[in-house]
Amino acid sequence: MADYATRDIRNIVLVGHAASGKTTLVERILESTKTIGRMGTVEDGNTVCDYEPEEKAHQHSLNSAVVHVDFNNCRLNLIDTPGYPDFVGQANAAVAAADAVCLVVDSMRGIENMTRRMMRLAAEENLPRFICINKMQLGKDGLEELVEQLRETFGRECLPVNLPSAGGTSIARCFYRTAEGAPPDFSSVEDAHQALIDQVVEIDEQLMERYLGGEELSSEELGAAFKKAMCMGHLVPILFTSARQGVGVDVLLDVVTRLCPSPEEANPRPFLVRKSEGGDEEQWLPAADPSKPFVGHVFRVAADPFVGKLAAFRVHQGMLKSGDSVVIGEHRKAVRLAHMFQLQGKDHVECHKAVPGDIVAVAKIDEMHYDAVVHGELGFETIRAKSIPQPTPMFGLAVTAVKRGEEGKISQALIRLAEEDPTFKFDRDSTTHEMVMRGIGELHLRVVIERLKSRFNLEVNTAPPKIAYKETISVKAEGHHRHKKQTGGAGQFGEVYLRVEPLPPDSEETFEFVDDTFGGSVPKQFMPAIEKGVRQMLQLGCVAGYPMQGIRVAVYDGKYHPVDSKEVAFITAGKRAFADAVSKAKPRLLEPFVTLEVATPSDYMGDITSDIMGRRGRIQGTDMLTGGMAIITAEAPLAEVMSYAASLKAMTQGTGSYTMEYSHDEPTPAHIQAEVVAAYKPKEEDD
Ligand SMILES: Nc1nc2c(ncn2[C@@H]2O[C@H](COP(=O)(O)OP(=O)(O)OP(=O)(O)O)[C@@H](O)[C@H]2O)c(=O)[nH]1
Ligand SMILES: [Mg+2]
Repeated sequence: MADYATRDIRNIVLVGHAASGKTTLVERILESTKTIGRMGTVEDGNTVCDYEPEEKAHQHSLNSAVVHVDFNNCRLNLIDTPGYPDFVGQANAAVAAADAVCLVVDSMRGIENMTRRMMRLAAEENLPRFICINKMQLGKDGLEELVEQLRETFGRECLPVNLPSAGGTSIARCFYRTAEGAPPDFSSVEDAHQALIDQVVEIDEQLMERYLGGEELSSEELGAAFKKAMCMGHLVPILFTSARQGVGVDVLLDVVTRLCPSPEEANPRPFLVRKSEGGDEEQWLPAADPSKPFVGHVFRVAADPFVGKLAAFRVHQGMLKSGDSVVIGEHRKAVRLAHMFQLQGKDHVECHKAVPGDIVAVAKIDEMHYDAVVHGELGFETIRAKSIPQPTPMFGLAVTAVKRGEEGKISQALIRLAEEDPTFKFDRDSTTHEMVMRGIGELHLRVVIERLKSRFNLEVNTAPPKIAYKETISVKAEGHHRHKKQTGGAGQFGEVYLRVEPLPPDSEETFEFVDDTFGGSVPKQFMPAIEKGVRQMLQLGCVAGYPMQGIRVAVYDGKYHPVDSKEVAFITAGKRAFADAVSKAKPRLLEPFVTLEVATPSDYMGDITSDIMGRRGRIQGTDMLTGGMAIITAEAPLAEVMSYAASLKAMTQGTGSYTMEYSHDEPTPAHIQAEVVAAYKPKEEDD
């Protein structure tokens, strides 16, 4: 469909737990709309969406993939996302580009941890959503119960729009009813239809009155109410499919094209703008109006073997033509978009214009980065996206090059991989000086290592990284240092008295420096030198060489010499006086705590909870899922769960999985602090 308008677009993201059938469903939609000739399978590694070698090898989507389909006078942009918890970053990012969320549920395994997580996110992002129970044949005996569990878990607004029939091999339509077809395997078309109408008319008083007055409402009126109810979250349609058999996909396409909102009807995605220099940041909603200035939001960055860096963005307002110049994020200089593409999995089709709601991609623009706002002249001082919250990755590995001298290449390659993945971080740890990569879980980093090899032909050795502790103090104390150097030539003199005290735990600042002197005991020009000395010690640490935080330093007295006092003298005096005060302020080591989310067959819950408690962890909650699975949420010190993957595998015979993300810092127990301090070898000081 060469020419379509914003009202014809439907942007749907498919989310849900791993192996629920999202990629296969997209493949089936492409096949049933004749967008592709033959349907591929995940097993054969020839689907449109799982095109990366690692995806074929693992038979799981590892990135989000965009395809477009023209059907029923609509342009459907479908975004397939990974369901494996380690790759949640990609799924989260893709949600920002959608106007409606399709939550895919495996009929056999039911509600799993990513099912909950993505449904929670869709609701928090105020996105219309519908549930697709896939593999309906497999779970045919438990479908009625599953519908009940979905309603209990996600709300009574979840209502079937079709029902399985003929033993799960066919479906009966319940919203747009049809005469033909076998009766449903449970409930009835009448009851389901009634329940839907009762639900959707509730959003409009007049409609409700007319309906309760016995008036027959037209299918247009009901369709419009259905769409509005979805946008309000007052209706969450449930539908049944078998992506493998191609059953129920026609109803899915119906729901998407006739009942899901176009970008004009959808709930606009908020941005944060500053209208004038120094003004407050405020929320701003773009209008899906082609006459307004262009605004787009980058939700996916990928390295393409042919065109290099490919950035996909959703157009939220205005029009874009290839050759236009745009501003990217905070950059001031405009960039010209020479070529624009529409995506079809790994393939990209050149296009020359984009309207509000469109999802397009551009290549080879270095300034493009994940979450960037691309825009025309808006007249705002600044604009940024109201980002989708992403977990802070905590599963770390220290990397070293297998081949000497490849460290530089490895850093470059990992930095490029980090550009593509909002939850993959790579840096040289300023404390432990190790090259550390961090992801959400073990599989996440294993895939990164595979990509290093397959894309950059680089190999690394890995090891658990050293824990990046932090240091702080627990009580107020005073410190003093008199620095005096008379070694022939220019002397040095500076004397500092200062007080340290812990900052309030909820303080936003990690450090505060105050000049509390009076009567010129320390000339003002030397205060920055004292602060510089104190900041050097903050970086070096006073306990075991880890950066310090949560401290307020107040210089309250000192002495200077009209000749010998100079910056270097007060830097040293500041440093030593601070170290002296810290040594009396009961210094503590802080260790990072992580939130663990462990998915396990419920039989192993006992072992897992006691194991976590044995690792100084605290259980925060357990959730029983359908299919005999359970989710255990806990907090634990990172130091105790560095090699948790192997233990969990052993405890659950490989059936458990977990994710971990940063939670907070906590003082280490005294015995741990003693061990870390004992292992610490302070570096020689130069002064
Ligand atoms: N029996 C049956 N199997 C299906 C159906 N849909 C998908 N599958 C199979 O389920 C497995 C997982 O399918 P995928 O499409 O990869 O699932 P996914 O949700 O994309 O998984 P992730 O990419 O890991 O998130 C594959 O072996 C599919 O062939 C279905 O309707 N019926
Ligand atoms: Mg997939």
